[in-house]
Formats: sequence, structure tokens, C-alpha cells
Amino acid sequence: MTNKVSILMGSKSDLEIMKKAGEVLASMGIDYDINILSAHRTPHETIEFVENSTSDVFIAGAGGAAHLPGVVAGITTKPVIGVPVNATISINGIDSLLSIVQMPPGVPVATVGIDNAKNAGILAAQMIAISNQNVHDKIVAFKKEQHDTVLASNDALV
Ligand code: RP5
Repeated sequence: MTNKVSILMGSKSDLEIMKKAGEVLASMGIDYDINILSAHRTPHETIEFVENSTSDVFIAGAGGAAHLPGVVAGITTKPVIGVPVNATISINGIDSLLSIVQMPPGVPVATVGIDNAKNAGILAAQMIAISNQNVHDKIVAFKKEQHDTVLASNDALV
């Protein structure tokens, strides 16, 4: 069975941020789809998409009154990772962050930092790596590269 991730965002204006999640997934060899679907502007299409999706993990990003990740989490039994986007209407991303992280008990959304779609991609990959050896190996390699880069930058200081 091929693992898959669905990336959703509330507006085209979120794309520059949200595409970073896709770049991580692609680098790990994980299949994904990416769609603009809004909790407020296209609620029926959002529900229909999530109900019909076979993805293992959802990544949802939105800004301002950022309800999309929570709505997705209310529909699916799969893990949902929320990305608070610092949109033009947003109050420095703080409104987006609080809208996404302050979910009611029973409907969790794993929330990453403001605009940090890269971490959403990594977290989704780590979830998939639990049962996918190829992705696990890629995560191990990613961590090693990150580790070596820090040590090399330290060595370059002197
Ligand atoms: C949210 O409103 C979207 O996720 C976006 O971050 C924000 C602004 O949307 P646009 O007015 O740019 O389409 O629903």
C-alpha cells in the first residue's frame, strides 16, 4: 500500500507557505496531493474531499480565523497537522496560531509554528515512517545531514 498525504489550504494566498510541506514530502518520496479548499468559502467541497480521501495524514494551513485544520480534524479519523499562516489579514499569525491550536478536547490538531509548513511536512513524514521503512531511512538520513551541518558550522567558527 502506498502512503499518501493531503495538503489543504484555505486560499491561493497560502500557497507560497504551504508548498514547503510538499517539497519535504517529495524529498522523502511520499506521494501527496495539494488543494485549495476553504472551511468558510467552500465548506461543502471541503467536507466532500476529506470524506472521500484515502490519505494517511492531512496537513491543513490557513490564516486569520483559521478553521480549516479543525474542520478537517472534525471529519477524519486520520492525524491532522495544522499550519498557522501569517496571512495579510492576520495579526502577525497569532490569531491563526490560536485558532488552530486551541481545539476542544477530543479533536486534536498537531500544530506547528507560524508559517512553518516545512515542519508539518517533516512531522507527516515521521508519522508515515512508523510503518514505512523507506521513509524511515530518509528521515534518518535527513537527521544525520542536519546534525552534520550544525557541527560543520561550528567547526567553521574557529
Ligand atoms: C484564510 O483567509 C486563508 O487561509 C488565508 O490565509 C486568509 C486570507 O485569504 P485571502 O483573502 O487571501 O483569499 O481563509
